[in-house]
Amino acid sequence: MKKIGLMGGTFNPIHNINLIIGQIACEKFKLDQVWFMPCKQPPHKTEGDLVSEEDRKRMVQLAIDPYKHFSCSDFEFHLPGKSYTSRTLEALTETCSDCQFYFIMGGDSLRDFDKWHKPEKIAKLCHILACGRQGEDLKKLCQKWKDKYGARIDYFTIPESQISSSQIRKDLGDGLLPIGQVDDRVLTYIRMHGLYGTKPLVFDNDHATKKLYQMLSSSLRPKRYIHTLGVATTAASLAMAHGHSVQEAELSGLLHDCAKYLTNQEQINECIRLGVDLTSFEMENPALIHGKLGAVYARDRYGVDNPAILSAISYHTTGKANMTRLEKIVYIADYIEPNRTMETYPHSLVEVRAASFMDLDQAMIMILENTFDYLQKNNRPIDPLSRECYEFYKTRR
Ligand code: DGI
Ligand code: FE
Ligand code: FE
Repeated sequence: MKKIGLMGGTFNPIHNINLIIGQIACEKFKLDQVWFMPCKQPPHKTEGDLVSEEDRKRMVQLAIDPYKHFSCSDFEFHLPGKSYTSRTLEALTETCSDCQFYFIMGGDSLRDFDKWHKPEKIAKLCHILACGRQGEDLKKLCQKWKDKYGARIDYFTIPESQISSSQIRKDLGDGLLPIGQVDDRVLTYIRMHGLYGTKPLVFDNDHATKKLYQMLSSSLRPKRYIHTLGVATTAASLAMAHGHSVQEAELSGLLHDCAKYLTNQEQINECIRLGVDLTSFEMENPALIHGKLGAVYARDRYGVDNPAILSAISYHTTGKANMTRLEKIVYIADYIEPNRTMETYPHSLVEVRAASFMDLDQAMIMILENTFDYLQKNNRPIDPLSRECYEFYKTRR
């Protein structure tokens, strides 16, 4: 039997204490996994500041991404009728017969356990893990529900903290940033989407731009989407530094990976369907295809007809000899954007970033050297275009 911790809640938005509770429960009770399960939008109640199911789910996905024992489940979204914990547990135990569920709840909820819908059923279907603040005495309460419902209950304590979703929402609305309370990626998501009364980060979003963000946000996986936003702002910054059109760079950055929601095989199929020629090298190394296909999608789905932008998207993975300034900007932004982390390579990310704002050609050389090093370590061949690109800039020095 797998031991699954369940963290329910509105996650409006998910914050660091939610993560800490999940982590402590996971370690203390040796859980195999913790599922974060955002609850459904109440059908009739229009709570002013409860954001959509989609937004709450995406924020959870972003926040838990670094934790290998955590996953996000939208199970409750798909259950018919009202979401009562008893019903959810019933459906869950039917679906996952090899799982033993540990329902994690706060001390306050434990106090009110009597008032929950069918507490006797909850007690039967899961273990309860109650978390309380230090000094909070949950022992008696646990005994009470053990006696009354035969519940299996354990409790654990969490560090003292003032963090709450409602305070976070209020701060955001007041223009304050809850740094250290919410994961950075979640905060970026909130600000890019203007949730909780925040002002959108980069642009005064007109209708077309909003639509573009929406399309990207709903097609790309959360991590890829955040990377995309990072590339867009970095490309915009590089454009400023090097006297290029900021709008052009930003749009190229936004769309550079727009085909990357597809698997490699799906990308190949799409190229065949759309008559996009692939070289044999690309067929063997399909990680290289998404630039070409991305350019086609940018044109056909996002209505971009500027050939300079389409070309920058097309060559953002390999580079090539004699690139335009915009092509270099997108290639470099892809590599240095703020969400990137890097292991040890000939040139550190700090060095490459510094070079990028001084000298685009120098940055190209450094990135190519790092990429070649990476490919060699992973036993993968270098693309002929990348090689030509390197020769070109290296001999021009
Ligand atoms: O799409 P991103 O992940 O943001 O970054 P990217 O467009 O640079 O793509 C990275 C992938 O492309 C990664 O899997 C390595 C691969 N790649 C880049 N250059 C070469 C390459 N693969 C081969 N075989 N040869 C290359 O020269
Ligand atoms: Fe890419
Ligand atoms: Fe990318």
